[in-house]
Amino acid sequence: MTDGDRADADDFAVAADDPVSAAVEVVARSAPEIRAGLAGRRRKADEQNPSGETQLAADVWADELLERRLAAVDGIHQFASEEREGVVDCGGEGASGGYAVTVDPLDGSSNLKPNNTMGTILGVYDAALPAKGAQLVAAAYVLYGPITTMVVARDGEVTEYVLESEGDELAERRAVREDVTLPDDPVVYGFGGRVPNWTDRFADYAGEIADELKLRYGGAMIGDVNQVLTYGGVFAYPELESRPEGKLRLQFEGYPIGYVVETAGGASSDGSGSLLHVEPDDLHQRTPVYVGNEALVDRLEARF
Ligand code: P6P
Repeated sequence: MTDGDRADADDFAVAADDPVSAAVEVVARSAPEIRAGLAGRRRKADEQNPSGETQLAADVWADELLERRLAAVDGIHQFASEEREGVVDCGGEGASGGYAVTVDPLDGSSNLKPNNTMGTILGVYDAALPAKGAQLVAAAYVLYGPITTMVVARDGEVTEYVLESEGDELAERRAVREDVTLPDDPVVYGFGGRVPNWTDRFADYAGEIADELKLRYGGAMIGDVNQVLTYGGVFAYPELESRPEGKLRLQFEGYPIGYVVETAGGASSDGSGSLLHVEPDDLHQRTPVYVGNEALVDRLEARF
């Protein structure tokens, strides 16, 4: 870490009662800066992430920014990111006495080129990584849409905030919806992958759902999941014929989003049961992801 990086981490030290609140606050306060920094970082970086996907300069920059600041929080002992291979030891006696955080710094960064929605995903675990979804103590996501919002799931409740900024600095994190729950009557669905690559059993399910709900798929999970959280429905990046494990990463996307949706009264699944109970064998393992209204997820599982 350069002196400049250290100064940034020190300047950024957030006042918070506990490491979990501090981690959420770090992401909230970094969001306006990440949003402001996107325009000049649309070019491809020279690297690929551990999942073999080409990185953008924005991916690398947001990852380094969040690692510096989250690793500096007292009580956070491990950091891991979808954009980097291994777990970063942040000091302390290992995650046994502290928390581990995971980020997807820019979920849906391929949407930067067409100027579509993107997000930042945070998971906070009270266990060493790779940790199980059931060991999450908080999960959150920032949605870079027409406005910047943040959804935080913690202590059995989901809260939505608007992040007001002045320039690239957070001016206010204002709660606009408290105790957020999925509406009982679902309205939207969004399914990833190419239709010819869907398995027959998923294609049959998708056909049923398409007859009942409205298609809302934008190519960034956070934007699509936020539609489900707002209107009710189901989001899936399913098993594929060519890739039975699907595309999304369990540790960085499946667990946190499953935690948010389940905390909001919905359900999550890998096709057989809650995402939070899928075993994390590898930090970057992929999983099929199905999240939304419980009845819709139950219907999916009944077919699998
Ligand atoms: P596709 C973004 O790259 C991402 O990881 C998720 O945010 C999103 O749901 C999915 O991949 C989009 O994948 O195949 O539709 O481009």
